[in-house]
Amino acid sequence: MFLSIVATVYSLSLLLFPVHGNTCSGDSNCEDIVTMPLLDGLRATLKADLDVKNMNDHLKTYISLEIKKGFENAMNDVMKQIVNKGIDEINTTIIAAIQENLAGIWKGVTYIRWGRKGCPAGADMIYTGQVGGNAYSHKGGGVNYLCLPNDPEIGQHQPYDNDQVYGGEYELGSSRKPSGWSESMHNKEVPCSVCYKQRHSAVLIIPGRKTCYKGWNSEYHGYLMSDHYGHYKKDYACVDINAEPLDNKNGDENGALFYPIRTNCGSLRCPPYTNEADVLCVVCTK
Ligand SMILES: [Ca+2]
Ligand SMILES: [Ca+2]
Repeated sequence: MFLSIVATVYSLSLLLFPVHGNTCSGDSNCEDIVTMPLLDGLRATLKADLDVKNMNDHLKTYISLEIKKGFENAMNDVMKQIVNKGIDEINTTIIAAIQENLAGIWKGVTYIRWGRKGCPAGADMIYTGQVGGNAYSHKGGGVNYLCLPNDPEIGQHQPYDNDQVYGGEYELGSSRKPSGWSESMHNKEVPCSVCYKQRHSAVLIIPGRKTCYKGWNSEYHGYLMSDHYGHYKKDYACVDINAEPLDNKNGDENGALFYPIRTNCGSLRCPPYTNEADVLCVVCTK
């Protein structure tokens, strides 16, 4: 405050009143002393000898401080702009990364695991249920196996005939079962599960292999099965190597049947295949 008043008085004085001359006395440096005209309330001119060097020092300090303050303020503004711009750019990058990640999370594939009541580790189970399909003795209609949920929503009863959804049943015998399977599953019903694999974009079922190719993840492997060739056509299904029954009931109701199948060389090249062998399969995701 003091410096400001001094500087203001000094500046105004220099502007309003010319310096008439220096008065030097004693040890004072004549260049540092100026005679300043002053005004009193009676408008009478007074004169005073002022030590200009001292005032100059004050002014220099004041100006330096003002310049420093101005520079600091300007720099602060520039730095704020740079920092804000940097933060905006970082935010944009983070948001883009999050969105990309979320997009990856939302991506996924589904597949059916035939013969099991649960999904492999790493896959989410959408639902589990019972295999259904058309009866082995029906000439026409649907040929694919169905994975029917255990908690169905029931349609209206109808009078017409065209029954095409039966239960799926293992058709095994002592000499007709996949290697390692128990004959005790004969005539028992087939369970299934619908599985969801997050962060994957493709599912591939490979017949004739039990391992996936490089870069693919094995969900499960097992035996390729279908209905008997003497029956009407049915789809192929990759049934889990560790297939289980739906429950302990083993009544011979038939319906959509599951027989083990085997190879037949000729048009099928052997090698690499072998005649009359189980057909392996694997379900892969990527
Ligand atoms: Ca049965
Ligand atoms: Ca049967």
